[in-house]
Order: sequence, then structure tokens, then C-alpha cells
Amino acid sequence: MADQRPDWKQRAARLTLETRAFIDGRYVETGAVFDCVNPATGARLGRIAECGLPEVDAAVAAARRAFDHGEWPHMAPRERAGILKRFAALIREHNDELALLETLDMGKPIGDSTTIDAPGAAYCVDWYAEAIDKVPGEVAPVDPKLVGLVTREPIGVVGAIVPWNFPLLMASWKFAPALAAGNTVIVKPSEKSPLSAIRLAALAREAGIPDGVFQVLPGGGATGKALALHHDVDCIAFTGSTQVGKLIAGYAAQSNLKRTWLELGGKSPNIVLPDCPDLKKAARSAAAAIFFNMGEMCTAGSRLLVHRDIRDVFLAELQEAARQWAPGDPLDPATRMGAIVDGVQFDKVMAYIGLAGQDGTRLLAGGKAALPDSGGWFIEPTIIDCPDPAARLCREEIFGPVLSVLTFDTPDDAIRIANDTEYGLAAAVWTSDLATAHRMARRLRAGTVWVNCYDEGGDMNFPFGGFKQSGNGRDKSLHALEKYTELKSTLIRL
Ligand code: TXE
Repeated sequence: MADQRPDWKQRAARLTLETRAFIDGRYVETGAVFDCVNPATGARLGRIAECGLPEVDAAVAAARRAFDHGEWPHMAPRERAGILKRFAALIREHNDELALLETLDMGKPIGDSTTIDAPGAAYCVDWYAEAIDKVPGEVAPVDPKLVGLVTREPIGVVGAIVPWNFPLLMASWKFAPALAAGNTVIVKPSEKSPLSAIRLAALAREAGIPDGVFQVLPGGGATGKALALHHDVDCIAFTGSTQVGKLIAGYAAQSNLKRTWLELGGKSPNIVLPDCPDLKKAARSAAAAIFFNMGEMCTAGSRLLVHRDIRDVFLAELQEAARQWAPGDPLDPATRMGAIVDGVQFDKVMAYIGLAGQDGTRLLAGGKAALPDSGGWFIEPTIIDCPDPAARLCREEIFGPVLSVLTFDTPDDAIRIANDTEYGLAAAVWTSDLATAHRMARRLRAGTVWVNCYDEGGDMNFPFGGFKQSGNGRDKSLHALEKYTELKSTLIRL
């Protein structure tokens, strides 16, 4: 029987790319363009419309019109839900195409983009569509001469500025709850990975989302800045670096005090206690925690804290597990680790690896560029021993396949080292003791704590976001609706 598996290279060669911005219900050319490059080969994929001030103004005006005078915010939630469910179904129908765009654009393995990114976006849109007519308001227990209603209203025009590591997923975590709640949304994808968001716009229109309600403005930091400074934008939902997150907060202060929701960086600790239930499994999980998605993950388990008594055994298992993550062609379904998103990120990661040897740090595995003949940017899975938690390798977000290993002697030590960071996105603890698990989980200053696992929780029910400089607000779950709604108290004298 003939092999039925898709040949991704052939499919890639047949793809026709949409490269224009999507404003007020149609694709439009812009004056300027920027190059979109396949990080696995270095080849240019296309020239993408770059949105400047005129396009940002046009999109915001259309979004404003659609919000102030259009039907979307005033539809019965069930009706909006129906349209969003069609949108989710179309994303599912185009799963492989969207996944392929994601892989070509940012280098992640096709096995991940087909099973995680594209289906995850459809699931997210579906989830908020299903949820939105099941979130009632409140009647406040006020003086009996009054009726006190507490309701949630859409906030208005929402700008979603998203990163390149999970382009479809991060965009959907923002636009899905925002649209479900009745807002109009402008997505600003990263200049490093604009293709999937641009393609989504056509599917949104096909699903019946009205003009001006869902728009996509490709461009770089200047496009995002123009959106975040705009007086007619009511809210910016951002995922990206802590550095740019601080700028976004500043733009809001300089303009109209728009609501800002920031999901920023991390340096997440993964703590292995001596009573870890299964060292082999924990080591495999620790490798996946840092090498999945090439380490380009805000929740990456980038600091491994291992107890001195089990350190040698654990590191041997870890090195074995790391060998399973050798980089390969992202279009090969067998590949687990693909390409680094671009030359800039590659140089950043290699510069961090270059620090190995300083401050007592020592390279334990990897450390080199890989697949030099590919024309793309690949890095070996890398493990660095870091005796001193003050080393830069232990403090700064690398955003690449580089694991820093720290050693501790007591659970108190582990907590102190784990919390000694400006970030607070995620953490994990491996232990057989329930009381230890609860005690440590309580003391870890992080938005998500995993026990005896890492990166679990693909479903939408859990809020996701950070403490400290990892940001504010939460994506996913019903809590995300709080970000895209204003609370209103209506008091009626009887
Ligand atoms: O992020 P940026 P970059 C971290 C990670 C990575 C580093 C740099 O450490 O190495 O950031 O990546 C838009 N006003 N994370 O440079 O610049 C930009 O166009 C408004 C962690 O790609 O923060 C893109 O759409 N917008 C992170 C988005 O912001 C601006 C995921 C993110 O880009 C802007 C990505 C400006 N002045 C990177 N400048 C995570 N938390 O997962 C840029 N942008």
C-alpha cells in the first residue's frame, strides 16, 4: 500500500502565501514590506506588508466603528458563540495548512505544530465560544428599595501584540476570550512569524465575523508601539519580553491609560528532591521542559535544582534524555527539536552558551551550533553546571535550548534559590511526599506550580500567567474574560 503520510516538503512547495494586512474585512497592500525567512534554511518565504501609522489608524478606526456602531458587542452571546464555533471548525479544517505555516515561519517541528499549535488554537476558540453564554452577572444584596445589578461589558477595541514562539496559540489565547466577550480585536503578530495570523483573518471572515471585528496588522515593534499609544485602543494584551512589557505599560500611561495585560518572561525552577518518585521519568521531563519548542518557551524549565544526594545519578539520566533532542529538519515528522527562530535569537543564545566556563560554570552537554549545512539556525541541546545561583546563566532568560543546573542541600535552600529571581511564571517540584509537595507549592512565588510533572495542563481550564516581572493578568480559563470586560454596577431605585 502506498505511504499515505503527507510529504511536508511537497506541500510547502505548493503553498501560496498570503502576505498582506487584513483591515476592515479585506486584505490590503501597504507601502513598506519586510522579509519573512524560514529559519531552517535561511531562505526567504515572502515579503510581508509592514503596517505603519496609516494602517494602524485605519484598523483602529474600523475596530472603533465596529464596536461603537456594529452588531458584534450587542449580539446575543449564543449568536456570537455560533460564529466563533464556525471559526474554530474552519481552523480545524485548515489544521495542516496552519501548522505548516507555523513550522516554515518559526522553525518548530511539524509534529508539534500539527498536534499542539493548530489544534490548540481551534480548541481555545471553541472553549470561549462555549463558555460565553454561561457566565452570568450578579444581583448585589443591596438596600431592598434598590436593585443592584453587577454586569460585565466588553471593554472596546483590544490590541493583541503577540510573540513568535507559539504564534497561533498566543494569538488565540487573547483574541478568543476578547471576541467572545464582544470586543473588536486587532492582532499584531511578531515580525518573525506573521504568516499564520494573516491566514487566520480569511477564516475569521469566512466564519462570519463582521468587518472591523477581527483584523491583523503585520509589522515590527513600531507597529506595536503605534497600537499601544493609540488613544482609541482600550486595551493591549501582550505576550513577549519583560523589557517590551515595561514599554507597553509606559505607552498606556502616556496615552489613555488603556488596560494592559502582560505575559512576560521567565526563568522557571524545576526542583528535584531526593524522594522523587521516578528519577528516570523526572530526567526525561526535565529535558522536555527545556528542549521542547527549542527552549523558546516562557515557561521553559530553564533552572534545574537538583538535590546533592541524587545529583550524579540524575545528571547521568538527564544527559541520556538530552540525546533524544538532537536538532533536525522541522519538516521531518520524526524531528523533536527544530530551528531557532532567527539569526538574532541564535546569536543571543550562543552568546549565553559562551559564558560557560565563567563564574565556575561548566558545560556538561551540547554547546555547539548544529546542522551547519542547512543554511538555518540550529543549536544542540545544552546543559551547563552552575554552582553559583548568581551567575548570569541562572538569572537571565535565554529563550533557547540551554539548561542551567543548580545543586541544593535542603528544601529551604531550594525554595530560596527558586524564588531568587525577578520572574515568577512557573515552577515544578518532584517529591513522593504529599505534605512536602503542598508546602513547597505554597512557598513558590509562581503563577503555575507543577508537582511530579512539567508543562502539564494543555486544557483551557487553568489560568496562565505570572507573578512579579513575569507580568499580570491571566490567559486561559474564565478568568481571562475579566481582562476583556469592564465591571458595571447599575443601581435602580424601585
Ligand atoms: O520579543 P519582543 P523578541 C523574550 C525572550 C526573547 C526576547 C526577545 O527572552 O529572547 O524576549 O524576543 C512586539 N512596542 N520573549 O525580540 O521584542 C514585537 O513586534 C510594542 C519571551 O521577539 O518582546 C512582537 O510582536 N510592541 C516571550 C512582540 O512585541 C513591540 C515570547 C514581542 O517581541 C515593541 C517572546 C514596542 N516597542 C520573547 N517592540 C514569552 N513571554 O513567551 C517589540 N514589540
